[in-house]
Amino acid sequence: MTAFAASQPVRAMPVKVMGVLNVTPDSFSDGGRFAAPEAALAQARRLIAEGADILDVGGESTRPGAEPVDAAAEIDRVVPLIRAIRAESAVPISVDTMKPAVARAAAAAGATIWNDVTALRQAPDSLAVAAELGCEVVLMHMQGEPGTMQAEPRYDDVVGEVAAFLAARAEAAMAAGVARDRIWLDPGVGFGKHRTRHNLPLLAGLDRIVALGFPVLLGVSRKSFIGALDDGAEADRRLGGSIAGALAGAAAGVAAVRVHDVRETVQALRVWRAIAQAGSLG
Ligand code: HH2
Repeated sequence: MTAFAASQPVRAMPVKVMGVLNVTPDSFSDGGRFAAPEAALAQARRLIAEGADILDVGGESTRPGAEPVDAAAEIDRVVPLIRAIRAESAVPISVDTMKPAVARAAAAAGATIWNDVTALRQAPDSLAVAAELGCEVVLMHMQGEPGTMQAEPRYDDVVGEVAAFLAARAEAAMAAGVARDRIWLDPGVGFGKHRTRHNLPLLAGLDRIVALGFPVLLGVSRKSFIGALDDGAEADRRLGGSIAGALAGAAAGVAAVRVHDVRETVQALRVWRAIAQAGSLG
């Protein structure tokens, strides 16, 4: 299969860009940069101006070794920002949290998407709260727990196992009352996966996740597998690799990419799509 084949118009659907807005002191690539409220709002405005279709606001890092945050502190980080963005923009806002109480507070402040890296498994009432809120949900695959997930990830068939997990979580969400058209799936690049041995086959097999029939969100931006493929390049030197990953996702039919560098990704996707469309015409 040619990943960037221009002769596949079905693969050239517009891909939404979700801009990452971490209001944390310790996120892996931008920790501390937007912890102050004015800096966070300025970054939100910038991401919107650069073409973000969705803003993903997070108040707790999921990196291995990150400090756990209690719900009240996480709410204090994300809710004022969500309110401030909502006061001046209609951009859809997602909240990146594992906690139902945070999702609930964020929804009351104007967030319409709950992005949960545990696929609504963290708390006993996660599924019920998602159904009650009526929000969209992102169900992400992760092997293990954030603190230890990178210790010794193991798979016999990484694509098959991730797809089966996501299909099961979508079923669980629907059984709990989440509407089918509210569900997104995310393969969870970097979450309990060996940098290259697992993440690369997963990216190569994304079409099997897309084939499950739900919109797929893909987060590769600045992740460590890029550094592993480029002499250990640090997180702030991974833009090229991040864009390569986004385009691989676009070619496989993902619906959205979660990125730190919005402007550059929007440009790359526009060019990729224009080429794909020209190919299908000619
Ligand atoms: N990646 C991160 C956080 N949340 N959510 C989804 N759905 N998919 C992802 O791939 C994903 C995610 C990690 O990136 P970042 O937010 O930059 O770092 P941290 O978790 O350290 O805040």
